[in-house]
Amino acid sequence: MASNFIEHLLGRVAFYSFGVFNWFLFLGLFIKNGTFFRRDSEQDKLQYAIERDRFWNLTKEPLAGFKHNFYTLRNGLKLHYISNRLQASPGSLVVFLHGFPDSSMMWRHLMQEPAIPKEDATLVCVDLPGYGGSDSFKRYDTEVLEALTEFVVAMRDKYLPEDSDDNKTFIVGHDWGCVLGFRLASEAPCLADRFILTNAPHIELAFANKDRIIGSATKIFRQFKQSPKQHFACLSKTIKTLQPLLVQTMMMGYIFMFNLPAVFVKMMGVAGNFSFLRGAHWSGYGKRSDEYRVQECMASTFGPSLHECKTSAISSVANGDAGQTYGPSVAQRAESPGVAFWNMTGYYRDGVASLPWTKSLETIADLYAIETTASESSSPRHRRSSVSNSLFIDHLKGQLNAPTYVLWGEKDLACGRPICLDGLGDYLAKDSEITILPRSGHWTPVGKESRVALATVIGLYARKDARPVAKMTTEVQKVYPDAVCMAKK
Ligand SMILES: *[C@@H]1O[C@H](CO)[C@@H](O)[C@H](O)[C@H]1NC(C)=O
Ligand SMILES: *[C@@H]1O[C@H](CO)[C@@H](O)[C@H](O)[C@H]1NC(C)=O
Ligand SMILES: *[C@@H]1O[C@H](CO)[C@@H](O)[C@H](O)[C@H]1NC(C)=O
Ligand SMILES: *[C@H]1O[C@H](CO)[C@@H](O)[C@H](O)[C@H]1NC(C)=O
Repeated sequence: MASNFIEHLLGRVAFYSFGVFNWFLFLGLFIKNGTFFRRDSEQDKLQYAIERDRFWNLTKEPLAGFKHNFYTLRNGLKLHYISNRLQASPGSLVVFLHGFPDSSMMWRHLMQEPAIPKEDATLVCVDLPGYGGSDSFKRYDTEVLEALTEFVVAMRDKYLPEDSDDNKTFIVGHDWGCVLGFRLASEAPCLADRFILTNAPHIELAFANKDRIIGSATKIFRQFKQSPKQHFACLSKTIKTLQPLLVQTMMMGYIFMFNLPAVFVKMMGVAGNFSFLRGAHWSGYGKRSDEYRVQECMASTFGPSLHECKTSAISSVANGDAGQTYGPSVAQRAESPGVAFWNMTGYYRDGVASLPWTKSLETIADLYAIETTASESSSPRHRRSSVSNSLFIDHLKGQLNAPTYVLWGEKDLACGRPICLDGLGDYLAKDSEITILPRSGHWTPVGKESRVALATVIGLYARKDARPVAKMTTEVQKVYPDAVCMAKK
């Protein structure tokens, strides 16, 4: 009992110490490279205001061909999204889920790629709860999964034509959007006909990889402990086994930092005039990019300012929800960047990635309705997916139960391959594939080369004349020659 308590206490102390270590590490880094003391000129401030108006003024088109929209959840909170369509139209539906520290505007570069099927499909980029123009949640636990499920169901109802069960739904996720996408593909697979996910861990896999590494390291270390002299080599072997885990822990040091008390986290969010966020964005573009615009990135991260909170949407007149404005919690975040940062980082603290998801009755009913329409449908494609759903038995915790395509930038500095990717093939459902992009990093939808690959994939799946693709990696190689197929089922 007492030893348990001490173990727990030591664990906590180590956890927070590592968080504090990282906090100072980041501050030191910003001071060393000079960003900490950089001040914005009047010109910079003006540019920031211009970008925020461009992205978030509800009377404007944030991207060419896209309009602002809102969906009010059953809990009364509003999600903000942008879409190229106002009502049901023939063609597929593609829902885009962004990550940290972004918003729907993160997809702006991808949406301009010629391969994106803007004319053929309905594209919906939503702000995750607590980000961009969507309302704040009290906690970022499985409520987020509930909200996203409700949202996707509503988008299917709104945009897919009623009489065509031939039109498919796709969910595209990056970073947190990818983590959430893996959970939905595992626990609410009927939501989409296919998930297209990029650069973030499947949490169950990451935990399994961690446990496997700790397990083998412990075994080797035991040998060493039994007879240290004879088995001295085992000590270095233990460390070598643990190495990928240690490297991953260092890479994810910022997550420990986000678990410190609010004052530390809020301060990290704003310190040195947002050095942390500026650094994160800058790394998405790469050294030689001519596309990096700091004010544009910050406008994407922080969402509407108080000015844009006063505007109202005129786009959705046809649907009777004209005059919609951002929710009051969005204005609260606009008043305080620290509060905004605390909300965004809530995903790292409140357990949406790992807490067991007990679905509400409404969610169960929603998912059941999709399944039954699918199985009554005459379309062979739908019949197949619903039959396979009921045949799936979770052999593996976190098994993916919907076709999933994973596109992975291998030079990811936040998610290393040994913990976050290796072994993912075992979790895939039928008709799934993983493609590796060896020269790209974490920001697949932003990087110039990787986003062409991602757009190509989305186009091939979602455009009007889409046909089954035998091997997606072969298609990706046409635009990214050294792409590699890691697994295919
Ligand atoms: C969507 O449904 C329409 C019929 O309403 C059909 O003409 C079209 O080909 C379908 N599109 C896709 C991508 O399946
Ligand atoms: C929003 O944009 C409109 C033009 O479309 C402009 O007249 C208005 O001043 C802007 N609103 C704010 C609050 O900036
Ligand atoms: C999120 O932001 C709201 C304001 O929009 C604030 O009241 C709340 O404390 C924040 N909550 C979390 C969990 O970050
Ligand atoms: C810090 O950056 C923001 C956004 O880029 C800018 O609006 C603000 O004026 C800057 N603050 C200072 C003190 O330079």
